[in-house]
Amino acid sequence: MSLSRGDGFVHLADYRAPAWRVLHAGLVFELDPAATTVESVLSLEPDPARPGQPVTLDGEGLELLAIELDGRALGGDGYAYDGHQLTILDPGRACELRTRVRIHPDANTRLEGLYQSGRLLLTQCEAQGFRRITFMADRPDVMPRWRITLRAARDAFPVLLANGNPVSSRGLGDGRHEAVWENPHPTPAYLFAIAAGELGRVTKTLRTAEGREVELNVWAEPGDVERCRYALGAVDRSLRWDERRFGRGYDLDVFNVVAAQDFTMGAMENKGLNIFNARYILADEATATDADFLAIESVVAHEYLHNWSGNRVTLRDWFQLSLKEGLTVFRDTEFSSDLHSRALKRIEVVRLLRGRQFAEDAGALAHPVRPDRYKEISNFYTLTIYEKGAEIIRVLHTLVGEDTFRAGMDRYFADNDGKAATLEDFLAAHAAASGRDLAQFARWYAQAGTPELAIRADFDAASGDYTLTIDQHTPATPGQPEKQPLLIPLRFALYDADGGEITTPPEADAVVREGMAELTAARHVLRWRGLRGRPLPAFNHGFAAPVKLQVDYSVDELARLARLERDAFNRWDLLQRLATDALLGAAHAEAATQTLSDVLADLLEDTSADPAFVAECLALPDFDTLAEQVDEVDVEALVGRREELLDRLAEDQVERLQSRYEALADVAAGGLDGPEMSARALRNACLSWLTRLDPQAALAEAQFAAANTMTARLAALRCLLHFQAPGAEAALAAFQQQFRHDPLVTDKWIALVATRPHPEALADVEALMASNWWKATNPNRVRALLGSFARSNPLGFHRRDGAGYRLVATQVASLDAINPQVAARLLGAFESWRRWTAPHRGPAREALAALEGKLGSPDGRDLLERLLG
Ligand code: 0A1
Ligand code: ZN
Repeated sequence: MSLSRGDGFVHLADYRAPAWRVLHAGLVFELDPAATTVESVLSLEPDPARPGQPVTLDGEGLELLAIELDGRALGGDGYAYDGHQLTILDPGRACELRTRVRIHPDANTRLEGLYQSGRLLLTQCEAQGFRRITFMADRPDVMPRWRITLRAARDAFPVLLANGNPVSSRGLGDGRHEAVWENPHPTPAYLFAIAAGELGRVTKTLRTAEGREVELNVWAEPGDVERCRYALGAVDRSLRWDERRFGRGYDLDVFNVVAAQDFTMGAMENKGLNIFNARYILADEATATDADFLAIESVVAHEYLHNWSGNRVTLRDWFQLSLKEGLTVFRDTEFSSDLHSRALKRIEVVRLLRGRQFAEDAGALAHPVRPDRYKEISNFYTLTIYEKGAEIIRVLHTLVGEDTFRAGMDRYFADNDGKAATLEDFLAAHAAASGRDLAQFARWYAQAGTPELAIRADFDAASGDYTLTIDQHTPATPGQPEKQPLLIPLRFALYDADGGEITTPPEADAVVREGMAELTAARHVLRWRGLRGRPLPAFNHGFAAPVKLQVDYSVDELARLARLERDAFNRWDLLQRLATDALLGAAHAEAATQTLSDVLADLLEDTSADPAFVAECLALPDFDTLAEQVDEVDVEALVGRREELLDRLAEDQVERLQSRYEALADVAAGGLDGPEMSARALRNACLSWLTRLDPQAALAEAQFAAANTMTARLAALRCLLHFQAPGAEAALAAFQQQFRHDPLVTDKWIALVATRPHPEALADVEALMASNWWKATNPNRVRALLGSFARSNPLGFHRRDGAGYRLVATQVASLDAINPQVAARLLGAFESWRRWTAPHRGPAREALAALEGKLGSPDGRDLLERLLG
């Protein structure tokens, strides 16, 4: 795709199929951190429909050593290379292009292409990193088959891994050795991977449902191998689950996973060779929290599941990104829901949506799930593409039901296997399987912004007529002033005075079935006739529609609902609503607080409820979720009110908190079974509430001293640090010392320091940046310190004097020269700046304006332009 309009954007409408295809890629790497040479032989074939086109290949900053076409060296008049693109005059026939280039992994701080992490050599190619390794049509609709030869010094690089199946290995006689890999599946360059170095592994062999024997390996630097066992189990569970739930098998003889300490994103689904940020692989109870274990399992599943949704069926172009990402998030979420608590998983996802994705969809960086233009594709790996994309798939699932959804998926995989697909292909498969017209549904992909449903209820006591008027509206977003109505499945229930459900279907101008209305227009009216009394309505069970609801409830109604709703998610949701009313100044704020306290009391006394669920109910809506619901964000006021409410609730519940804390001690002591993790979740929630009432933080100190899991230890340390307990410094010093050689655990205490809820946390962040703990080249460290500060420390980041903004903006400028993607993500913390109150808005604008002209990368410049635009 070229920037043909000269406006700096790549446009979806400009898509053209490639004039040349690459049928086969044979690569030989002479690996060396300082200077690696890559010899490449590409079999090229012209598209007969488009004769006369030159061969154009991407190649970013490559040192070209040799170039031959069909065995003949090309002279300067036979090709042109401008540092970005290699052009060869139309050879007029299928041909073979041989090139040799030199690259420098040890100087690659962007961590894109081939780079060094510790003593390992690794690749990251999505989205457009392959072109930094050698020449290629670096676009997902070009899918060669691959043969990859790796050569390196045996002592420094004893293990040599690449995509596909191992073919052969041999010594080369001079202290070097060679391994050959073959990937028989047509695979785009963004899924290319190699990993080389001193790696150890845990391994297991299994037989797939189709009878293929597969070796599963999880690799890490030798000292970390024992901490790979949990991830290996997660690979196994993912493989089995995809067989069962989607009928998808694994298609190579080996599946390799490698953990790397330096990795920009979470992990990468390269064909047969997933490469991971070590934080999503390495775990044992002494160094990883329960949340880490669950995150590891879900990221491992995500990458594994990409083997079908992304690799076997790949993308035609990057505009289709959510076709693999939204779908794979949907699939990994189902995996976690099937294996653990569905309600808890839903709560986790909805928190992320409401807290972060809704803000993205309402801020300066809002974009459709399928954008129609972009400047820098790296900036589109967003919550909208991933999480909203997954919600849209969930909407489809809700509309058609599991069986029809599965039939649509089978069809999608069958029709598109080995191909580069579009969202239209996906929708066509589901339309065929369900017999539905999905044209209006497709608007979910085209329109940015979170839809809002305003629901008004009217009851005529004389006639018993009850009407629900439902208005749908999606706010304007950058570049999209007008929106069309979406197809929204709205679940509803009506309860009568005795708490029974009214099952009579309403008269409606929408399709209504089994408690669900399919909203398609800007307004719908549902009408029930002759009811005996005013019913109590409930909506959007399970958050089946990713929308904002405006429904007026009295506190009594909310209290009744909180007791009526059987489903755990819905009960949690009602408590969130009560807390929001208490916090955001509803007329009945005090009554809402009291009701919330009463319901929490019942919950804390209910020993039959899952303790982890009770813990979720104790966790009030976070700052981001609240900020998203007000027109103008007054940071200090919002944080202050939230703290006050927590103090008040903690005082109300103190005895119950103490008794649950004590009673759960034994179960919480260790182990990774559900009840054990649940017990720790509730204990730690209780600990936090109790610590806010005790300036000495005695309980937290005791828990810190006695802890034998990282979950307990870290929760105690957080309480000590965040409530500024007298023992905080000593505990922090002990923790630092104990784990000083473990970068992942070090990131944990650094994040706690960076999120201390106090404006003075800024000084601590600055001190850490001046210390040996700071490593600007390590994305995890940058995220732990600056990412946590900017995203999760409202009082620090939003200091009135603007020092928080200045610190982050200044760091964005220097990180931009090191790793543009890390810098751009950090800059995203300003996405909502226009909604901050004036005393914050001014300094935020100044900090952003000061960045103009200081960002060298397209990533940073694109983001800054949109933030200020
Ligand atoms: N596809 C990977 C994540 C990923 C995305 C972008 C990257 O570079 C721009 C790297 C990795 C996943 O979804 O897990
Ligand atoms: Zn993904």
